[in-house]
Amino acid sequence: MATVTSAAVAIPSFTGLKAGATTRVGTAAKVGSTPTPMVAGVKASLKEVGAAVVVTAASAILASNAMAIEVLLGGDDGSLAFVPNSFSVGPGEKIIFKNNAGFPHNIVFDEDEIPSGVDASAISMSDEDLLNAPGETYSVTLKEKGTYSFYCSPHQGAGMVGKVTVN
Ligand SMILES: [Cu+2]
Repeated sequence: MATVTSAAVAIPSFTGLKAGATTRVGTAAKVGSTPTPMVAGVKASLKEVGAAVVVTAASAILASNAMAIEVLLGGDDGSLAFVPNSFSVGPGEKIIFKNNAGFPHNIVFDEDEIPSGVDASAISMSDEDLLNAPGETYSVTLKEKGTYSFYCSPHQGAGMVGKVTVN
């Protein structure tokens, strides 16, 4: 019984999410394998499994905002990189940069390598502004189509650069 319900929850989530987020959704589906809807599942597990609540809540947010892509700051292997470092989004699609390893990081768009007319400072963090805490995020949406280059100012010299195409 629980297996059937779990699958029913997972299928709509998978169709609405990008590859980067599917691992997390899969985990949450297993944790929350309860015959009741998601909200009830969260309540039921509040006392017993604190960690599971966090995972379930995060996946609920991602599932409700399918038009988003998450980019990790720092690789799991400790590399100073954006993961992925090259990707595409639709106009207005949310890009969520998330601190993963090797921080502090930041995200600065190169004013010479973005579509003309776009204000780099309006979409960038300032050079002095850094993401210091694990899991801290910076989100941005890009409306103009074209290619945008960005970098992390502390680690630009180490190759922490990336490119996003809005199409
Ligand atoms: Cu960095």
